[in-house]
Amino acid sequence: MTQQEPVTSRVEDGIAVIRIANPPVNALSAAVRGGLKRAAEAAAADPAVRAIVLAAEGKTFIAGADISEFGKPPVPPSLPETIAIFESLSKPVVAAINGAALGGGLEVALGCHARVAAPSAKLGLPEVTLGILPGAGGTQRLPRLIGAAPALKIMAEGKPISAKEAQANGLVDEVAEDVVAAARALALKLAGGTLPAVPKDRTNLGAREAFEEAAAAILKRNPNNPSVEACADAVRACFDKPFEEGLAVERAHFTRLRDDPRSAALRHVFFAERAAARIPGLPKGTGARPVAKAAVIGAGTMGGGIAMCFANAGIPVTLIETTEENLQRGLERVEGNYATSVKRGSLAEDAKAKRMGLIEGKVGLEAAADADLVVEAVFEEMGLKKEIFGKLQEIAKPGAILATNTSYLDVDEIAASTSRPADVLGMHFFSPANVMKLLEVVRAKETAPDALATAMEIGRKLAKVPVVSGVCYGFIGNRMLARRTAQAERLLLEGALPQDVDKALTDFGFRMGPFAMSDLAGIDVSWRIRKAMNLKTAPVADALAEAGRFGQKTKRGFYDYSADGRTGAPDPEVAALIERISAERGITRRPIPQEEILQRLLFPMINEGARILGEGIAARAGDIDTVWLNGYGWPSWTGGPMFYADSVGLPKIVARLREFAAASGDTNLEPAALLLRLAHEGSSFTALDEKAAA
Ligand code: TC6
Repeated sequence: MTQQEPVTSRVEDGIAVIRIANPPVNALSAAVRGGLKRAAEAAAADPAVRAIVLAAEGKTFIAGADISEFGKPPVPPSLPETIAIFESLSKPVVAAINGAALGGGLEVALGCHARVAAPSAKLGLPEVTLGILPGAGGTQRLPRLIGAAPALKIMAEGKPISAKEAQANGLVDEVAEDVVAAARALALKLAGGTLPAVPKDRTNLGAREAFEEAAAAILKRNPNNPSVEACADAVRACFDKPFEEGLAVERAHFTRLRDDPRSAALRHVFFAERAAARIPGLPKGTGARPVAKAAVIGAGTMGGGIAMCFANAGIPVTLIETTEENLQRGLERVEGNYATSVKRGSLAEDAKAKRMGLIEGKVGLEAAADADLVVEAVFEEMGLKKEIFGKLQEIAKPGAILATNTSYLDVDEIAASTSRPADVLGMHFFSPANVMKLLEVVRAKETAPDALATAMEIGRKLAKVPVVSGVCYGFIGNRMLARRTAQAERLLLEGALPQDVDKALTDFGFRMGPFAMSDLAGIDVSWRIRKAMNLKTAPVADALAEAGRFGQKTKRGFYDYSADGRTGAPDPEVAALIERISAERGITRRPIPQEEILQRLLFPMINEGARILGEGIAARAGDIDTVWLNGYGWPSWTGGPMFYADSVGLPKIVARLREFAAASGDTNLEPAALLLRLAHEGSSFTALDEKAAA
């Protein structure tokens, strides 16, 4: 075999060590499957081989099937076939799991006679996150190894378990630092006796009642999730059918789910999130600046949440306020948030103490002097921000990154208030900052490439999904949201009620509609901003706020929360108020079909997304999807707004936008140039991204 081959085999002391080397994550591509088959057959035929160790190069054992091959014509040997070859060998095969064994990677290990894992290894079946189920025997072998109920839990949650947990539940036989040495020793031991394959009967399944109880609870937690339903059905077959028939049940579910558009959307989500990490136009070899210490200016809800992000990632952070009183209030809020996590059982008391220990409260900007990264999170007021950045140019150490958490303001203008604009960029966190995964990293005109690379890397260290945005009002996410908000208000005036608008979005898959969300966030927040800017764009929300209906906090907003403070009921008073405003404006109300409501909410956003892309504010359509999936609760099984647009068909969106523009006289609703071009060429946002990546 040549060096380039992704699978090599070397026989030493009676053991064939078959090694996979398919960077970056040893995915089971056709070449790897072919190599494994050949290596297994050669080891079987070689009389010098008494046992086999299956090992892998790099950090990962095997990250699973090669996801990029899904949706393409299958190339033999299939993964189930490859695994069956290993399982049927009369010589023992031991998997040496050096790192993550995920999906098909774990299924390969399950087809071995025994498994040794490194202490840091993670083992899991994350297929549900891709809209499928384990399709290479995992639903039949794992339950027969560790029990049906615990196996279903691993599949349905999609979260990997640690080597220690895997040893405790019988998934791995040994945990060892040097996995190959340990696997060799175990393989030699096994070579002398009978092979301990995963039993094909019901011996280890556990009680059926326990499984059914676990399955019912899991299905209740995951309503309308076809992957989880399929997992439960396939595991149930372990009780009802012989092994081979169980495999057939699994296979049928797998092919059906793999070919479902929802799985294609989830695969897009997977790759889009990873592509977003690549910054186009960055000079090759641009490294990140080291960040050992951070500072956050402003200990409000946002600043406190951002400080928690650093502390959670083990990075010491100074939380800075103007007065001792504000600082104490901010620190107490942070402490309170951690205390809630402890109460809920998601954080240990000592971990809380450690995190609080990483947050140091200080009064005065001078406290930012030793930080490598400063995040400003004060009020959305340009004057104030400029003043702070002006002072930071002197205070912050040379090379420190100066980031603003502004949601709307011009980062170029903020950068111009310092003598070091190359260090300035936006780091736009989403509320609650310690929970939400999205981080918009705003690249200003003068931002240095390594400053940008640093913000992206820090974003990942903070367990965020960072996406680069150019400078514009509202950046990627809020700029698109503004289009939806405007339509939501207009729909009310034309004939819909809040519950009709919200239903269109919750039926589509959002957890909440815009009005329920407004009630949760507080109607007064945007009302005050509109008042300050003298905007009359939301007459219904303004009227509610003026009547003291601020949302959940006053028990009344777009809905009535008087029942329990949390559950909103449609309110006849609100309907009357909306009808009055429509009448005052001379609008004849009409019933608006749900389909129109949905299109009126989503298509203008897609249109704005196309403008954002056309202007180069976002580098890829997939970046826009990533923003909406991680920051605004866009349902992942539709792939995000731009992927969804492709699935609807761009010509249809163009035609509807033209109708909306003509009916309302709103030129903003005229289709964007890029949208028009792609629709005209019969192209798509996906094709545009693929072309740019090639
Ligand atoms: C399955 O197995 C079904 C089997 C049944 C068959 C019948 N395929 O995440 P990272 C790429 S379904 C193709 O940034 P990390 C990724 O796109 C699969 N490519 O690294 C990226 O490429 P880029 C079930 C893959 O160190 C690069 O590798 N398995 C695959 O942060 C690095 O990825 C899963 O769902 C793949 N399977 O995390 C596991 N995996 O550099 C998916 C990764 O060009 N993988 N790539 O952008 C992961 O969870 C993580 O990659 C990780 C490593 C934890 C293995």
